[in-house]
Amino acid sequence: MTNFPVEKIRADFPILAETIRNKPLVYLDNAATCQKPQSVIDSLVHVYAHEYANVHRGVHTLSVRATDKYESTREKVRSFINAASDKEIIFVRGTTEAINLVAQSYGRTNIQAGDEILISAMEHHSNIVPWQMLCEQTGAVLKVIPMTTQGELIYEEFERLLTPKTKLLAVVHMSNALGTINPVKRMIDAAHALDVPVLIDGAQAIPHMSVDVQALDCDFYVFSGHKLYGPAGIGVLYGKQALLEAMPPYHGGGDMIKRVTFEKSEYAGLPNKFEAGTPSIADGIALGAAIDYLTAVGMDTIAAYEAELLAYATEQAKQIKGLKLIGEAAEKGAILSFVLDHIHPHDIGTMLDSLGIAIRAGHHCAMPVMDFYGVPATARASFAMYNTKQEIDFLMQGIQSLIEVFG
Ligand code: 7TS
Repeated sequence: MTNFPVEKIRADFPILAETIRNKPLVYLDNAATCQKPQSVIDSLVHVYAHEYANVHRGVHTLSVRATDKYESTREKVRSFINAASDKEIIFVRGTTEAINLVAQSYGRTNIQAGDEILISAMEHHSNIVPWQMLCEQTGAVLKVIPMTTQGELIYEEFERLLTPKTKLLAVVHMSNALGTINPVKRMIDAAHALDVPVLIDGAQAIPHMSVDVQALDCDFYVFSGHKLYGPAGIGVLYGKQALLEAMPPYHGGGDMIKRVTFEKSEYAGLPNKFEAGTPSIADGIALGAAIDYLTAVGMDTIAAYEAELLAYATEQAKQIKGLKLIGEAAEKGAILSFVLDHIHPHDIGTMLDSLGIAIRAGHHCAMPVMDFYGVPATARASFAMYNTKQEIDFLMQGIQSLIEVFG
């Protein structure tokens, strides 16, 4: 393995020192949510101890301090994804809320009966259901780009499905159930050739690779703080300024208005127009600490290390008889989904837990993916920058031992 300073990084994550059932914790459920470095935890504590007040409203010192810190995260996010302006960074609760916002605000304004919304066969439920709801409300039609058993989108089918009827493309950057990294840049260019705006679900991609929204030229990019080593309850909707400006608010309330009378309200400008109500103040500030941490390590360094972890895990897994990998795309992020002959994924999860190993077993909120492979669920090990080759060895030994006992 390269000289990635994994032990130094592990020391920054206090929870990794926990024991589970008298075994050292092996945390391999990072796609569900990842653990937090001490600097993020400290940031949360510091806010509540020294900087906490409501934002955007007060003239008093503490409110100004909280507002400055909260707004500094917006600038950190802007720089992290290379957005052109911090007006394009809308704070939301997470990926799910961001997609619902676009579906309801952009969708209800721009999509009509007979129009088509194009998604892919490997979407998380949060990039399916909001579009189905929009289709019910508008009479639009949902179209789905199919995939191969390797877990790759069929590009020719995508090109076939992209037509003048298509009014929006919403596609996942990296699949949570399969690990597939989609050729989003190419897809965005193809969609734009037909003036189709594109939303990229970056929930899984964002912690694993550097993302440049201007280079991608996507219209919307969405992600959650909790998968990015930051707190839960805060997430990001990036949108191109011109699109966001033309969109109506999603929620109405305080903080999103210029002036209110009983007859009519005048909305605030970006980004406040989409940020009604008191936000997750401390979580927002601590997301800034998570971005500082990641920037210091370097996203390209993280991507290179995780690629080695995935290659090692894949090679080991392929040697286990009776183990079938679900998702073997050529371009893959650090996720290993698998099933074992004769052992239900939930039993795999429970038995590995008895060894201190946390993996996810289930449909991963991607039921159509499970249906496609004809399995009720998969076991999924998902890696983060603090995982090690030794932990992968523990996982493989654990799987071997349960095959010996139950297989
Ligand atoms: N999109 C993708 C690709 C995801 O993986 C998830 C969460 C979401 C959207 C929704 O994010 P949220 O933060 O709004 O909930 N994925 C998972 C998972 O794989 N296991 O638990 C949550």
